[in-house]
Amino acid sequence: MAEQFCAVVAVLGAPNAGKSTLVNALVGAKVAAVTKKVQTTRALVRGIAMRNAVQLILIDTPGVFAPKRRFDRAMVAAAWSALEGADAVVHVVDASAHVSGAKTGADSHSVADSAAITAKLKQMEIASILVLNKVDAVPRPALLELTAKLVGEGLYTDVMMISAKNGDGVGDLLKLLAERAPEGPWLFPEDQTMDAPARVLAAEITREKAMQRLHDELPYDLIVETEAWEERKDGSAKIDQILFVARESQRKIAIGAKGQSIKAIGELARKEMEEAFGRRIHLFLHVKVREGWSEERALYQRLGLDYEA
Ligand SMILES: Nc1nc2c(ncn2[C@@H]2O[C@H](COP(=O)(O)OP(=O)(O)OP(=O)(O)O)[C@@H](O)[C@H]2O)c(=O)[nH]1
Ligand SMILES: [Mg+2]
Repeated sequence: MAEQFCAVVAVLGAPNAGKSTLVNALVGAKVAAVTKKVQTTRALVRGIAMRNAVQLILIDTPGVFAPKRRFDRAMVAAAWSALEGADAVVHVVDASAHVSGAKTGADSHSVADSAAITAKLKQMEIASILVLNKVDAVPRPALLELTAKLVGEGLYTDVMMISAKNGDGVGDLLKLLAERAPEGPWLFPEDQTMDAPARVLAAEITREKAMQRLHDELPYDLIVETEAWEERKDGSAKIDQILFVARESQRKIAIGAKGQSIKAIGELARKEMEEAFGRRIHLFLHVKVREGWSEERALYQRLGLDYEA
């Protein structure tokens, strides 16, 4: 057998830093949901990238922030748990949030959360690669100043400047990660891009479309599950999914006037599923109220989260 190299790479960062966008860019396929909202990624998502003889298993994590609710604690714990067994750690920093100079709001949260991650990595003595993302949205001098400041932390082995969105620097990062990968057998088949089953990916696709459409009215109280997946003789698949919301008022919002919202979400999701699975899809979406889902043990298990975190 030809020599093989394999590395598990944990991708860590504050909410909205662009971790999922980066993992998708490295894999070259959509494996993780991306939205403008923070806390899009709920559990660990593994994307798989191949570069010559090297297989990189990229673990996209939920954003790390100061958690208050049980569900938030579980997400943050899942993110840190990705470090166990990782061969490399990438800390993604939203450079545009750092140079915006905002003292309040989302950007200031991002800066504080990111500083807390640096401090914890230092304390755990985990050498990591600093990835300054969103450089497309930052003026050069400000970027250099920020780089100098973060390098001064003495924690990072490398600094990469990238735009996960337009692809700048992503190839260089892939090359760096591949060069550092230890020798070892590939853990997944060569042509596989993610380790989650199709029904999980299908649920993620719908959740992304729903969050993008409803983001102002329905911030985080949304869970999507694939209820049924039926193979049809003509090669197509019929997929039934349930969107769980926390209240009746949210159910009305998700459905929209004359069912407009849910129809639009279903249309976008179906198109993306047809691309992802390379086949015709018949998608049926149902909206249900499930009060208090954030306290349900079984749900945490299905999402791969630890209820007691
Ligand atoms: N301008 C710019 N925007 C970016 C870039 N990368 C990501 N974004 C945007 O930043 C937002 C957040 O991206 P995500 O990839 O969902 O961020 P995340 O870190 O996975 O977020 P969570 O899962 O919520 O922690 C989206 O609106 C992206 O389009 C970039 O390189 N440049
Ligand atoms: Mg994400």
